[in-house]
Parts: sequence; structure tokens; C-alpha cells
Amino acid sequence: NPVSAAAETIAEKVKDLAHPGNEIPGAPGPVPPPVDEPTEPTGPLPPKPDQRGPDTYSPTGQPTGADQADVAQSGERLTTAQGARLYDTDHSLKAGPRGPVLLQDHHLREKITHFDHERIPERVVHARGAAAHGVFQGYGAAEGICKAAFLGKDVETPVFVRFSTVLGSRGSADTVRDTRGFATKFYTSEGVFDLVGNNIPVFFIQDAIKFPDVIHAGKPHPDREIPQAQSAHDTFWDFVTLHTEATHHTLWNMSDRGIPRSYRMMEGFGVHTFRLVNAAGATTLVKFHWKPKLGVHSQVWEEAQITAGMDPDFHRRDLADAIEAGAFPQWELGVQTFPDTEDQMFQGIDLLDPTKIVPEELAPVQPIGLLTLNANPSNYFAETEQVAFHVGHLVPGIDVTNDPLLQGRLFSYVDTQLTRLGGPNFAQLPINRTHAPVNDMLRDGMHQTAVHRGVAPYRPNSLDGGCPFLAGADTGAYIEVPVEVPAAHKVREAAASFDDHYTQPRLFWLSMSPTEREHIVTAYTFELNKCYETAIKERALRSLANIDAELCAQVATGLGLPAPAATVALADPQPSPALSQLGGRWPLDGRIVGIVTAGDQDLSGVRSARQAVLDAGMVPLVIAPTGGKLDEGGDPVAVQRTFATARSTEFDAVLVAGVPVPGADAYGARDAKVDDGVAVATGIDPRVLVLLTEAYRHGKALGAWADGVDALTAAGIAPDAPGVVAASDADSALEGVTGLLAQHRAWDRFPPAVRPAV
Ligand code: HDE
Repeated sequence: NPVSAAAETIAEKVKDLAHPGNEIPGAPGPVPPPVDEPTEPTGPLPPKPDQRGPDTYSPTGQPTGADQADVAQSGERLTTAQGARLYDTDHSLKAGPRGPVLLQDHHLREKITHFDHERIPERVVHARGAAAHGVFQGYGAAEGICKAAFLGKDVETPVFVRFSTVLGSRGSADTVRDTRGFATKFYTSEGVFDLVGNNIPVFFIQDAIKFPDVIHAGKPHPDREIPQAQSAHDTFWDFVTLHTEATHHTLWNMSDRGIPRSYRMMEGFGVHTFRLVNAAGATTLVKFHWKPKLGVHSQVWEEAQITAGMDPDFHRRDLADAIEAGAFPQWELGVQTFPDTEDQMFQGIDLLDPTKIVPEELAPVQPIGLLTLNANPSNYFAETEQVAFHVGHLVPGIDVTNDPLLQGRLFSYVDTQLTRLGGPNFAQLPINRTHAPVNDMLRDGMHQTAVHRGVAPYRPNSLDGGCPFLAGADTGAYIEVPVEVPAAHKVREAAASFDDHYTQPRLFWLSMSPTEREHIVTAYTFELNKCYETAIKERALRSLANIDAELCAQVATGLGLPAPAATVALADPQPSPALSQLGGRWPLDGRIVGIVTAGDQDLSGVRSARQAVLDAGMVPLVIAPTGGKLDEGGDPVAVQRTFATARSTEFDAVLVAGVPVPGADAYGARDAKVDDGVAVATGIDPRVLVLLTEAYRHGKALGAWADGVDALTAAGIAPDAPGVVAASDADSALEGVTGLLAQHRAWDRFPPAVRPAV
């Protein structure tokens, strides 16, 4: 009978089961003896396809591999999300050409519904960013202090780096005064390591619990939601003057560091002190630094403001253009090392206080590897937007310290990403996938894309062969350093060494060149004059008095307020020359040189200047009255900018081609209807005059040859003024300009040329 036949089959199966607890009540046959819980592999394990990392599947469910591009879309024909081919995507299904649209149009509803949900919440901070792929190559220099495999000699690790501003929303301008994020994801063989740093080595606050406060203060005012991406408003200054620990970071923001020329020309800092562990288990405290090969350079404030209007995507464009042109930006990763002492102090500086630096003269930055960014993202949303960094993504050999700011960050990143990326499975997004095998027991949840097999996502288990097993130190496990936790009472307090808020701001101020000090005075004066509340300006002046009397006096003059006296005894720190951006000569890769020409005159000079700029690894942009091509004898020169689309801020240096001026056919050709004294008098297009005077004011190298020198003179720029090269031909003009550009600016034009009327 079929029932007893089925019972026999069941009995057979039960005999094969080697595990207790699976007996079928009432089933005949002997119950096999229980086995011990396995604790380690007893032989070669069966392959477990279910435990392959989520990175082995593409979002479309296709297995991925080194030879297979991870594309979310393939094939020639347009389809629905379900793969049905479409013959029309431009017309809704209607009852007749003039009739109502039919609800049954699945393609219409799918297309619009998906579009309706295209936006995800932007990052609460660092919303505006730009990113690139690259490679990190270890020098091996850190092997003695850190066992992380990716720091080994010549080990190459893929990376993804995202730069960002902090305060602005996703559509805000790039060149605002702000801190910049510098976050690097290393896809190492031992798992992902994220170094989530900034371009400023200190932070506004010493304890993560104040982070919502400082960000609420910096973001636009809640009533009118203005100003966007700015710190020049009352709530920001209210916070940073009430929290004197913010003085140091604020001073860096008011310096040239707050307005970088390019992401390629910024330093990066891990800010906190980290703990490295070597193969023998010995520990060293370190601070991470990124040093750009192109040097650290900034815009000047007026230039940054104009750029924000003329080209709000300036930094994003600059990064992408440089990489596309093959001018791959590079940084060296370096560490300052400190003994892991019980008090975690170094020469009187508390290493756990994120408002303090350790001057490089006291602890030199030692290079340990090279970062090269060599590929642009293919899709902004999939990569730059969906990437999720986390200070807690560490690999064996790198551990955190008790810095209270860092400890709070360890909580915050996953928490915010749960909302931003819509659930707990964002590690499976292509840009976030580790390149190491994944064997986790995390299951299900929103947007699960891995198809996990097996029945036992728990351990210990005896059903999936006991897998996966735990690793030990010798098999690459991440082992936390068992640092002693000093016996203490629970308190809401900071260490007394966190109380000094002025010595290091003074150190920074004293380390600046006169030009950089001038820029700092201008920045404070501008920002505080944008505040409405006198009480806030007065409080800011009291804070500045505790940094330096001269700084305070100059800003006070600009605000029209009396300069108060210091309320603390001013310290006498040794200046740190490494903090100044001036001095040195730097590579010119990817620098932009504008070549102004009135049209078809001296095209051979324009051609030769253009070629020389290219040969120097820079980018020439020809600026002419109209677009198209300039022709003369069959070798046309393409025009990249017209007088209407060019603005000085785009160029690092400007060359003026030889043309006769004044003359109706030259720069003045489009000028006839401009009834402006200067323009008409000189016969020069007023837009060219603006371009030259601005470039001069912003300290940019200027070169002209032959009659082009007259254009400079017409703009009020003397041929022998600092940073100006008046030459007889294009080649010598460019040679002089190249020499000036290596110092970034014609520094001797500052001050007093741009000294504001404070
Ligand atoms: Fe962040 N920070 N942060 N931060 N941070 C975020 O994480 C946070 C801090 C930094 O390009 C958020 O995914 C807290 C210091 C960068 O995707 C959030 C505190 C430093 C980025 C968050 C800090 C940083 C972020 C927002 C105080 C320099 C952009 C979106 C304790 C060392 C990364 C997100 C990217 C992003 C929290 C302070 C760098 C909310 C609570 C100090 C470069 O989790």
C-alpha cells in the first residue's frame, strides 16, 4: 500500500541523517547516534556556492568575473525591467490618438514610477562630491609597524576616492569656503579599509555628541533655508564663538585651505590618531597624511566667488578632465608616528584631541605608499553617490584609539547609510563590495541581491558542514588590541588637556606668510560682516584677540568695532613652516593656460604657444571673439572659449597673442556699441579687459607678445609689473609664464595690491 511504501522511504532517509533532532515521530527504523559539534574542517570542504561573496553577482543576477564587465544594462533593444522588448517608448497607450491614456499601459507606469523614485536622500553632510577610481601602491616602508597586507612593498590595491564639500547640498557650488572631505576606500585582499579624512587636520569639536550642533549651526537657517553652502552667517559664527574649541578649525577654514584650487592640489588628513599593529603585536600611534604631488594650492577669495557663479562644477570638472587627459593626480600616503605610551601624549600634545595637530617639524611625515587616480566613474549615482565609507572599516594591523570624536563616528556612518541607501544590504552595491571573499551570516533585508543557499546561517551548526569557521590571528583574523582601559568612574567630561583652545591657532597664525595672513584677515572680515548680530561679531573679536593682537585689530577695523584685549596669556609656540602653502616649485600637470587672440592675427604665434603649452603637460584654451575655427593658410586653430564664455577664473595663466591695438578689427571688433569710457578709449573688448584685470588681481601669471603687450597696458597692467612677461614672441612669453606658474601665483603682487579696504 502506498502509505506504508512512503513510510519505508522516510525511514531510509532518516537512516542517512547524521544529526539528532530530525527524527520523524512515529517513523520506523533506528535513530542514528548523535555526532559532536564540529569545530574545524575535518577534510576538504564541499564547495559552498551559497557562501560566495555578493560581489560574484551583478545587479542583474549575472555572475561577474575579471573578464566580465559589470554592466547593469546590456543588449541592443530597449526592454521593460522584466525584459520584454518595446516597440515604442515615446507615446502612452491611448484610446485613439486624441483619447484618454489607458491605465493598463504597464510601460508608462513602470517608466514614471521608477523615475518618481530616482532620488535618494542626500548625505546629511558632504552631500556635494566628486570621485575617481585608482590604485594604491605600498612602499613596504610601514611593514615594521603595521601588518596590513596592502602596505607591503609593491602591493597594488584598487581604490575609490570621493572628495566633497561639507555644508552645501548636492547641487551647491564647488568653490565655496568650506572644509573638503577626502575619503578613500581601499579594496584590500583582507577586506575594505576606509580612510575617511578631510583636507584640514583638525576638527571643530572634541566630542561626537556635539556634531549635530555644529552642523545645525553651519547649515542654512531653518526659517528661510539660506545661505546655501556658506559659513558666512550668524548661526555658524554663533556656534564657533561659543565653542572656543572650534577656534583652530575655523582659522584653517578662513585661511587659503578653505578654498582649494583643485581637489588634485589638496592635502588629506585622517585627523584622529590611529593605532597600528605589526606582525609581532607591537603597537604604534600614527596620524595619516595625504601629500599631493602637485603641491597644496588655493584660489583667492574673489576668484572662488566668481567661479561659484561661472562654473559651479569647477572642481568636479577639473578632476574628471585631468584624469581623462591622462594627467593622473597622485598623493603619497604618509604617517607621523608616536610611541604608544600610556598617556597618549606627544611632546605635550594630546594625541586623542582632534583639535590638535603635531607639527611636522616635531614628527616628520614618513611616506608609506602612492595613490594614483586613473579612471573616472562610469555612473555618478551608482558609484559616487552610493559609495558608503565608514571609519570602522578596518583591516588587520589598523585599530582605532579612544578619541571621543572618532568613537562617535564609529557609530554614525552605518546608521546614516541605513536611511540613505534604504536598508542594511548596501555592502552588496557594486561600488561598496569588498574584493575579499565574503562569508558572513547576514541575511535577508531590503534589497538583498545575493542568493544565499544552505540552511544554517548561524554558528555553530552541524547542517552546513559547520561552515563557516572562525579564523585565528594566524589565519588573518582582525584582532582588537587588548589596550588597558584605565579604571575610572562614569563621567560626562573631557580630559583637562583638551582645555587649551588657543595655543595651536596661534601656532597656525604665526606659521603663515604675510600674504596668507592678509587672506585670513580678509576672510574673517568678509564673513563677520555678513553676520547681523553685533554680539556675535564682538565675541568673534574676543576669540581672535586670544590668537593674535594684529589679526584681531585688522578684523576689528574692517568690522568698525573696537579691538578687545586678550583674555588668556598668549602662548609662544614655535612656528611650523610646513603649514604655509607658499614657497617651492611644483609640477604643472593639467594647469589651464588661456590664449587670448582677437581673431586671425598672428595665428602662427597662437599655434606655437598652444603646442608649447601641450608639450609642458598643460591644457591650452584658445579664447577668441567668436567660436569655430581660426583659419589662416589651411592649418586651422580651434577656438575653445569666446569672449562671452571665458572668465579669468578658469585659467591658471593667460597669454595675449600679438595683435595691433587699438584698431577696430582687433579686440575692439565687438566693442563698438559698448559706450563705456575705458573700452571705447582703448578699442579693447571690455570682456578682455575684465579677463586681464581679474587675472592680474588674482595673482596669475600673464604673458603677452608683440602688440599683445598693448592689451595689457590698456588694462592698466604695466609690462614690468610682478608676474607679467612681455616678450617678443609666443615661445618666450610662454617660457616666462611657465616659470611663474610653478610657484602657483605671482606672490609678489600680494599684498598690498589686493589688500582690501578693511
Ligand atoms: Fe563625517 N560623516 N562625521 N567626518 N565624514 C559623514 O556619513 C560624522 C568627521 C567625513 O564621501 C556621514 O555616509 C560624525 C570628521 C567625510 O561619502 C555621517 C562626526 C571627519 C564624509 C558622518 C564626523 C569626517 C563624512 C554623512 C563627528 C574627517 C563623506 C554621510 C564625530 C576626519 C564621505 C555618510 C563620503 C560623512 C558623521 C566628523 C569626514 C553623518 C558623527 C572628523 C569625508 O555619518
